Amino acid sequence: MRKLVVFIIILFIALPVLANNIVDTDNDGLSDELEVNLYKTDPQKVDTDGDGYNDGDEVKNNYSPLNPKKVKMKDNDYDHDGLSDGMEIKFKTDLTNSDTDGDGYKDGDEINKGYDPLNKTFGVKLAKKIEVNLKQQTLSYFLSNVKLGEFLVSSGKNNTTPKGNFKISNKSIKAWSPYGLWMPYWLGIEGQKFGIHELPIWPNGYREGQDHLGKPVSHGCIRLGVGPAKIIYNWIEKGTKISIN
Ligand SMILES: [Ca+2]
Ligand SMILES: [Ca+2]
Ligand SMILES: [Ca+2]
Ligand SMILES: [Ca+2]
Repeated sequence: MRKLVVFIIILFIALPVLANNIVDTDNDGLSDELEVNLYKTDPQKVDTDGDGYNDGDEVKNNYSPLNPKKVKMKDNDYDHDGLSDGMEIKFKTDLTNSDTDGDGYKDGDEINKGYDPLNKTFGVKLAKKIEVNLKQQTLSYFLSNVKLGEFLVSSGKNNTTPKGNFKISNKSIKAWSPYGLWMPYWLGIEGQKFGIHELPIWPNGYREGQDHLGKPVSHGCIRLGVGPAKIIYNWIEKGTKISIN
C-alpha cells in the first residue's frame, strides 16, 4: 500500500514536468521559458538582481526580480513606459521594451488611452468593461479583461438597481434627477432609468451620502465617490459594456 502511495505521489510530481516539458536550468523555481519570455530574468542565474532572493521566490511573492530594492512588481516600471511590470505581465507586453509593438507609442500610453499595445495597426482598441457587484457594493473596471481598479459604490436600496448586462448609452457632466438633485458625472444605462453618477448634490449645495458608500441607499442609481466618479466618467465610452450582479 505504502509503495503504491509513493508511486502515485511520484507520478503526480513527475507528470506535469513531463507534460509541459518544463526546464528550469538554474533551479530557481521559474522555468527558462517564463524567465526568457515573461519575467525577463536570467535563466542561468538564480538571483538576477543580486538582492539575495531568488527569482522564483520574488515572483511568487510579487516582488520584482529585476530590482535589487524591495519593490513589488506592481510598483516597478523597469522600462519606464508608464506601465508597471505587474501590469505588463497581465497585458502580456514586454516589461523590458517601452514600445512592445514598435508603433512609436509607449505601452503605458497605449493602455491609458485604451489602445492595443500588441498591435502595430494604428487605432486598434481593447475592449472596456464595467462590473458592479451589488453584494460587495463595488464597481470594477477592466481593459481587455485586466482589472484596472475597483471603487466602493452605493446602489439602490431594496434591490432597486436592475441586474443584468447593459451598455452605457449616454454621458453628461451634470444631470438633473427627478428626485430634485444634481447627479454629477452621469453615465446612463441603456434601456434603464438609472445610471452611474457621483454622490448627488442638493440645490443648496449639500453633498449627500459620503458615508453611504458601501451601503445600498439610492433610489436605484449606482453612486460613486468624489474622485472615482470622474475617473470612471472620463474612462468610459458610449457603448461600454456594464454587467450588474
Ligand atoms: Ca529558472
Ligand atoms: Ca533577486
Ligand atoms: Ca513595456
Ligand atoms: Ca506601442
